[in-house]
Amino acid sequence: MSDLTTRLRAQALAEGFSDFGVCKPDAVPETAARLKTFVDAGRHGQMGWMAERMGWRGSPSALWPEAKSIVMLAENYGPDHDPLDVLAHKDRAAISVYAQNRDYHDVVKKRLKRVGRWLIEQDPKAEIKVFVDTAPVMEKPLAQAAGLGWQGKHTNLVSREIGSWFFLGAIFTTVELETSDAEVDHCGSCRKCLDVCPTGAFPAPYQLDARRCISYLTIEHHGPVDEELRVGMGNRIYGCDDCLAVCPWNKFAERAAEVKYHGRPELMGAKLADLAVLDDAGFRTLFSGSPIKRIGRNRFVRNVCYAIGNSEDQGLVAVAQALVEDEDATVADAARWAVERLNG
Ligand code: B12
Ligand code: SF4
Ligand code: SF4
Repeated sequence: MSDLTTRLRAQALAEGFSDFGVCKPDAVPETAARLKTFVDAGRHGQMGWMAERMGWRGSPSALWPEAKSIVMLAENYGPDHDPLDVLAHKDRAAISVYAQNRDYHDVVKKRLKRVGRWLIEQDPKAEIKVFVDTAPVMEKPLAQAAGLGWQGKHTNLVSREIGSWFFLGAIFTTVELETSDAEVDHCGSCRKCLDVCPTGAFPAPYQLDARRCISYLTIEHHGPVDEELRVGMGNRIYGCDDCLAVCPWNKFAERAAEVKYHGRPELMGAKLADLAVLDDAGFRTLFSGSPIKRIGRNRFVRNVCYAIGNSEDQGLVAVAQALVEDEDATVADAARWAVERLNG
């Protein structure tokens, strides 16, 4: 590794990142065609932004022609408990691990900027752009090319060293850095993630139909959810961890060192009855600084109503009944569905 790349790696790890790798912007030319297949099949559902700026998304060189290297970084958010345990407690809410405390976009971006500033200090002519999640960049194939892990059959990145509870961040730079070796697939004959999916969201290994994924349905999807899928959602009210949690490589995962990802006690197994009564102000207060804030009270309470409908808990009929006249038509529909389902 070149001296600068070695020192940059050390700096990134000292900042708290769990892994570091470098690839060229055009390292994965096949992603553009794969993205097109995904979008042409409509698998992005209502995420219209995925169909926009596809040229940039499929080709980092088109997004920023001056970039010479892409630094990919892994940020561990590993839990200290089995996130699937809460699924057995049907009167309680399952919130995915990544959303149990602070919004990772803010935390990772600050860390990326600090590493980027260090690089500029070494080379004042260097230019950088930092990305985490929201830019038209396909982070997973780039991370695989940079050696951080491989895209497992559930499509997320898995690492032999740290499992799969990690976020990705990227630093694009005009500096020529030494590239890492790409990682190769270690899924073998395993298919645990494909088999566990409650809504059958994998049409084939390495392919996801987001329209059936509970993460998409609870976070991205506006309006009512298909009734067949509501049942599969169980008590998952924000995101879903099932396909990650069953992955055998997570035996190497460790709890996040960053306390901003440690689950807030009031969100771990919160009672559906307490969440259903949140009004706008109560929702915003409870989820200040959390990624959950983004979906707003109505979509959140819609999800809680679906979970109540799946709870088999007669004690929650009155909670849903109180929402059947809600001002939001989707919440009212979800509440009526919950009452009907609980009443058999
Ligand atoms: C859109 C999106 C979603 C959508 C769609 C997910 C998806 N798989 O596409 C939804 C809302 C469902 C979602 C859910 C989740 N997401 Co998300 N999401 C994204 C986002 C913004 C873009 C992903 C994308 O480009 N999808 C388009 C498809 C076409 O690309 P792809 O997933 O890479 O698909 C590849 C495969 O299909 C492959 N392929 C196709 N055919 C074949 C055949 C073979 C043989 C092979 C090898 C490959 C292959 O080629 C495609 C291109 O590489 C990224 C951030 C980013 N900017 O990259 C985060 C991101 C992927 N999400 C992330 C997370 C954490 C999640 C959740 C775990 C959150 C949760 N707990 O609920 C779930 C996981 C669900 C899952 N199984 O994927 C992390 C993943 C980190 C990691 N370790 O990989 C990311 C990287 C955000 C971040 N910065 O950390 N997400
Ligand atoms: S996140 Fe949940 S619903 Fe989505 S693919 Fe994984 S197991 Fe299926
Ligand atoms: S659960 Fe098995 S198939 Fe799925 S990503 Fe992990 S190793 Fe690969």
